Amino acid sequence: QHNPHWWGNRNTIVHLFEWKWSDIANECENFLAPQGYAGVQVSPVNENIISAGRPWWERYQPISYKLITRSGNELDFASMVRRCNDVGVRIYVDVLLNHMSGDFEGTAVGTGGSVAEPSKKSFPAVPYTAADFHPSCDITDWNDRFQVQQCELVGLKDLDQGNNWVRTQLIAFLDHLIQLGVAGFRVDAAKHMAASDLKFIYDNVRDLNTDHGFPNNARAFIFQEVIDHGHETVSREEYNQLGAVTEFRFSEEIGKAFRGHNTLKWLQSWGTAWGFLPSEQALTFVDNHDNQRDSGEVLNYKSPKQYKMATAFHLAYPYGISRVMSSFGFDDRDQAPPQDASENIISPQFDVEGACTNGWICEHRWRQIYNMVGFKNAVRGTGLSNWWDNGDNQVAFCRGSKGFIAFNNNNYDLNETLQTCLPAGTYCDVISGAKLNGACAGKSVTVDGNGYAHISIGANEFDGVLALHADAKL
Ligand code: QV4
Repeated sequence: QHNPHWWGNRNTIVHLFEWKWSDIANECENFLAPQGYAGVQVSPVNENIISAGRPWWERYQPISYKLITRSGNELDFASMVRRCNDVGVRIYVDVLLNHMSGDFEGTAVGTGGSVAEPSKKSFPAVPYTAADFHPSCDITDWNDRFQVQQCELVGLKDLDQGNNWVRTQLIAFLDHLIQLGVAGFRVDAAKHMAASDLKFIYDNVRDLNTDHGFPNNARAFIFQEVIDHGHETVSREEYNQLGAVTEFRFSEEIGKAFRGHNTLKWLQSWGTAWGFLPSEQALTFVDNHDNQRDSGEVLNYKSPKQYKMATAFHLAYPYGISRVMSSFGFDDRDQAPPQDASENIISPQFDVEGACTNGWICEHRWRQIYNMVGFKNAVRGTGLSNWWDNGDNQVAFCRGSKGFIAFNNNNYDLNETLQTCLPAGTYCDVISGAKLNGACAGKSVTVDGNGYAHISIGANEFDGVLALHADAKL
């Protein structure tokens, strides 16, 4: 279940974190399809507890499988999936199979009005009772398989996926989403469930819905959240045969490189030589909704120049199943998504250039990022060649005869005549601008009859990348 079922030459997923279904439907039609995005990872869809202040993470504490959250109800969800599929943009749902909510004082009322008593492991809207859960215990030793897979991750009531009733509920939930037209799932906290139980569940979920344009016998795309920094008792190798796995080492290493804590020239061997999973099994990202909130090497939107460079590298280098993060702005970890006084999530608003204004960051609408999504589409199927570096933090490479990219992360200018591998002509740099009405809005680069061109990226330029591709030729 490694096939993401992309449409046409598209090949990048965006995580529209905490967006409402109706806004995602509009985004598919107005922005994602025109810019060539392949799919959207959406926030959890099923009913969750209501936590004071409405932190984003309340959605990781489910109390039923009713499709009612602050993002919308089942009708909204179904309409979004239909509208996105109609324009060739796939929907992948973040699903919580590991657990239900954590302790809650007294009776909890969920986003869909269902009641539950989490401390008694009583979730009548499913229904689940204490017998459906593992006995309570804490995870104190992350290298103890029993604790990791049978105790409670941050106190979240741990479902027993070996139990028939639990399996039946989980399979029915996934089947319901497939029936509504989704293309696959991000499996939250996969590491906290036995791979053999997950295999049973995946194997028994129905094929994708042909009414939504999927071929006969198509299986859901599955990407599993397994954080594996290496040397872990529960490793990514237990899960990668079942579906793709989130490659956290990619996120850490790319952040380290573009923060200047590793030299860019070493990126020449990027990929499995770095200990990453095989490309078709690796779900790759610069940051995700968890690690963008941690300090450390991981980059996020708060370091825009380096973030855009790392993202450009991510999308230009032929490795991995790429996911772009689209965030809301935050000052502290628990901060709620943009909401009004009645705690309704608000819709993103856009300025004249299409950037989001009201608390949403929308990295996916940054020109340097969406134009690299276009680059990745334009070079799809080509290999990497003609790697060049200055022995330090200036690097460049070709993607077949379809694309060329150069990076400057040194504190001095890049000024070189380089092989671009492109046919002769004038190309628009898609980072500083784009091809608009037959002219380049930003830099233009002239490629000679032998494929060479003069490439310049000043150390103090707004962006440290220059990217050319076949679809941006004048
Ligand atoms: C608190 C204490 C616990 C205590 C518990 C008792 O911290 O020690 O046992 O009370 O009731 C929130 C709070 C957390 C609180 C918990 C339960 O932050 O303090 O526990 O609720 O009330 C998200 C957030 C968590 C949040 C959780 C549930 O990140 O902060 O917890 O949602 O709302 C590991 C895992 C990996 C996981 C990662 C974060 O291997 O699988 O930690 N990542 C996924 C998601 C992540 C999500 C979960 C898993 C849980 O990406 O976003 O956690 O669904 O690495």
